[in-house]
Amino acid sequence: MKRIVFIVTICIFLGSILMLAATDHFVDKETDTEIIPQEILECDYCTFSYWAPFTLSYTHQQADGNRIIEGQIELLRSNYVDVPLSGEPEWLLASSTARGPVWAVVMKDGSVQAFNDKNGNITEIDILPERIHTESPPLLMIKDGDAFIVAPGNSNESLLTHPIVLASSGRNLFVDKQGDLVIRVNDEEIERFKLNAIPDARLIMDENERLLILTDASQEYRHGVLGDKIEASSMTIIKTSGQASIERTIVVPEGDVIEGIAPIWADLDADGIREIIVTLSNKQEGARLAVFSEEGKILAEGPSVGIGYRWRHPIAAAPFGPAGEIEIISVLTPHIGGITEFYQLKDNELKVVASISGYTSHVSGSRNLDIGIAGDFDNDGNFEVLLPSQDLRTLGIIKHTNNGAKVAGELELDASSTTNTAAIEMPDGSITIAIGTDNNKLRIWN
Ligand SMILES: [Ca+2]
Ligand SMILES: [Ca+2]
Ligand SMILES: [Ca+2]
Repeated sequence: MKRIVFIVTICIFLGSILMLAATDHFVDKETDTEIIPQEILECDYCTFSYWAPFTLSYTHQQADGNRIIEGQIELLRSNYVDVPLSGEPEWLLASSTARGPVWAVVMKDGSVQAFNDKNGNITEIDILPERIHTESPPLLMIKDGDAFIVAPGNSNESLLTHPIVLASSGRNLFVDKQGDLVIRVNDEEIERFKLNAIPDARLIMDENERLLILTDASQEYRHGVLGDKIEASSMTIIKTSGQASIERTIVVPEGDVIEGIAPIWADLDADGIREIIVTLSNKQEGARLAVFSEEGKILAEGPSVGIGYRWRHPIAAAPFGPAGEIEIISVLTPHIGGITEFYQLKDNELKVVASISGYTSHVSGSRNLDIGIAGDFDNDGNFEVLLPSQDLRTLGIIKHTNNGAKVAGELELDASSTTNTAAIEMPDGSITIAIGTDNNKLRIWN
């Protein structure tokens, strides 16, 4: 008798676990179908046709992860316009089109608005889908003159990053919920790589449509300031043309993780070959910048913070130096009094050659790593970086001069910024640039 009661108890217990698991699974699924808008599930605009060329715009500006904009603007003397929005903006994207700049704004509630700026006359235009999942970052596609947001949700994609589409082949690439990199053309899956990618990995790309992605997700370094406690312990280069294949997996040193969502893939020594810039972090020494070759060799490392759980945020690589030297800009401890650092790669050393405090590049816990942007913002031919003050109410133009790092000027926002910065180069070489603010406005300078 006792034995039967015991078995029944065990059965009820196991049954409850199964039911709980099933309920969990069901809730998860139902929540997903509820919050992913039908337009994304149908995804008409995902269908590729060679007859409809398209452009993509990223919250991180360049496809290679480098947050730079070419062109010039004298920001301190520029006019601005405030565009009222339907809600509080979270993400901002910009594209230069035949009918003038198109701005796409994704609000905190996932709703989307788009605007066309025709010679200063700003009008709202149609964009699809009208809503995306609230946790997803967006990608702007302009196809046949129409604006679309490419967002995850129609085929088991991770909702914490966005797919990309290759211009040469229409191949659609995304990270799925298991961390696989999946390649599809229209409805057909043509390749799948089990990379254990981090769930919010942004897919960055070079001019040959090779991909670089943060992989081998690890929970070894539980700092958690970038939206989760999962960081990468390797990065993978994928060749996507022809038969797609893994070109190289670069594993970081034991004990380190890559604390970020994507590298910056830029040519630091002007030899025509890209280098890979990431933040390496560990419990003992905290964060340091590291430059890898595409072969996977560490070419140089910057100084470590010296204690664990302190971050460095690389923003951009560009000619920031007073004599046009290529430098990396990174913000040290952006959450607790940011210090903007300029680095030069010299003889296998990554040296901080100038720094200045008072500006930040990231809000703790956010997956928006694209607040900072680099460009020629004072029309002198050299690059500066635009970064917000700690309270996000002012933007500072920070430059590396012969006398060290200086603030070349500040722009008051009359509100706190809530989005990434977006910018485009106009056909005449001028820059137009914008940021969204917590008074439900988009401020555009040109
Ligand atoms: Ca992470
Ligand atoms: Ca190089
Ligand atoms: Ca300049």
